[in-house]
Amino acid sequence: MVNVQSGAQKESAKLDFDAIIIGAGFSGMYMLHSLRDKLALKVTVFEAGNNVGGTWYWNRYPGARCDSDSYIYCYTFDNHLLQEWNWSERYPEQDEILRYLEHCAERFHLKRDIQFAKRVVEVTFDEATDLWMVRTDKGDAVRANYVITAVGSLSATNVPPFKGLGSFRGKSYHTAQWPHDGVDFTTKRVAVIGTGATAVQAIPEIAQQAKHLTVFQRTPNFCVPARNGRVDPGVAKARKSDYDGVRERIKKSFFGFELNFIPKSVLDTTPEEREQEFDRMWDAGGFALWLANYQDLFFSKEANDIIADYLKCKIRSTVHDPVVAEKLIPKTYPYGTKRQPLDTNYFETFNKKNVLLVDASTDGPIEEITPNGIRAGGKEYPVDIIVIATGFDAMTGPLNNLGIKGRGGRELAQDWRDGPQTYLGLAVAGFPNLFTITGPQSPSVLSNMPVSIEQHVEWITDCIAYMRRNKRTTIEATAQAQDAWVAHVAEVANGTLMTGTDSWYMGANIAGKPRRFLPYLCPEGVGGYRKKCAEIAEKGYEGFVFANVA
Ligand code: N01
Repeated sequence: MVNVQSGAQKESAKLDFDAIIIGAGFSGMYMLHSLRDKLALKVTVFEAGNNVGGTWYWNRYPGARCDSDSYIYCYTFDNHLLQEWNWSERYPEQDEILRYLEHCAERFHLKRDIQFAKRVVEVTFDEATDLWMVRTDKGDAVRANYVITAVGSLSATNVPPFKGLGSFRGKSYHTAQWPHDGVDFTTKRVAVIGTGATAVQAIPEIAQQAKHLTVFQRTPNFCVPARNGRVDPGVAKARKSDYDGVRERIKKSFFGFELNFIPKSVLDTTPEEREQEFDRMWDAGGFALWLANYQDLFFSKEANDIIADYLKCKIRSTVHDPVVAEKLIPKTYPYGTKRQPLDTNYFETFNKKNVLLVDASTDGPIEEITPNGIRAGGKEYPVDIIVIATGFDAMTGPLNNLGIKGRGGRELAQDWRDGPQTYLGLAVAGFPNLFTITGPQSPSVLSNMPVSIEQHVEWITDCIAYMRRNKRTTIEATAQAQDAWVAHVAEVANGTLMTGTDSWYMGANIAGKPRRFLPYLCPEGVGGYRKKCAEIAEKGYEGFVFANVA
């Protein structure tokens, strides 16, 4: 049943664009192509950076590369593009991914509709006209029917308010705001704060250049080898000839990869049998141990402990100094409940003479930044450069920062002060014609991002096409559908081990942020979530209400 309200007589106002997209990374670029070239809408994109690329424009720290296999970390909507682009490595470096996105921008003539170096500061819905007004820091004020946020899940940087940060006489850089001409570490004493996926990539690279490196660790991580390497031309050719198959498999998969759980409990295996499986996954590298392990990994602490013990042994056998090894071993949370970092010589780096680990729980936490370095546990560590690898205000941060105001002037950031409230992670009650690509409470960061991005972009495109065909002026999630979705997302998460861990998935990395599981772990995987979204559309957009042209 389609829930349609007849539209009240609306004031007319000058419409500048049919749609405004915020952000020109993977999602904004495809959204632009889709709305402009498939639906012939008048579209503009506002992008804060000076070029396309999003994450891959900003994150230029040493060692920055993708943690998904390149052959699936790309657009799959265009067969020619799939055939013509050749990835050099299993996990391409930042500059190669940026070149790919530049190539896509050229190929689909995207830049003519992207306004660079403009940060959106306010997005307001006008109930009198049913239009959105979008303002930028450069003074733009433009109206459109639809606003689509394509701001990424990990784009609002988190710089903790370290006491004395402003007093530091050396240089400091957040990894996601890295200088475009690089940083020279040679002859320098360097500190890295943080040991998440970013730092795990950066630390081995920095240690090779720097005179001395001190790593400040708050929580250790279960890292597994990436096993990066050149792409074998024969393998690349075989994949290219089977891209239809690859596309179908990743769309229907659990996490958007060609990986599937072993349909068995690890508790039903012999030590020899599981050791053999773990070794196979360890040798394969990448996310196999995390996302293609025994099916009870995320649900049973007893099962989880078995795989965690395997990884702890690996750390002990890699790190020469047993005291340092113990500091590097996670002991306070189950394996896999924080994002899996992939490493190349991460643990080996702590065997180097020029590398020192300062662990918050055994050596003392960071107390302050001083003019000369960092004080932790009562001791000052003098450094010339501080690399701040402290991550992001994940998922909600990028949306809360846009100054979005919906019906009656209600502010999204206020509505979300106790955690995000969405329907499908795609729409928000009280905010008509606003779509959030890979928003909170969608699979997003728990999947291979391009797979989830393409699914959302295509769903939004179909929805807008439907509205235009049927003369609907607005679409809006109902409060009931939203409440049910929020409860469902929480219920599924509470059935896993994920909610007990302090992670950015839970918002626990940001002081004062409400503790909520931010993405959606669909019990049927991204394939199941895709199906659910499609069924909702087929039922005339169940859980949404439309207004019709008056
Ligand atoms: O950020 P993080 P990240 N004092 O939040 C520590 C994606 N990514 O940039 O664990 C001291 O994971 C914090 O400690 P703790 C990927 O999804 C993708 O590394 O909170 N330390 C942690 O060690 C990833 O998960 C790729 O106790 C403080 C670190 O800083 C996400 O980005 C590559 C602190 C932050 O780790 C974020 O990763 C790299 C404080 N006050 C990253 N505050 C690709 O493959 C925080 N920390 C594309």
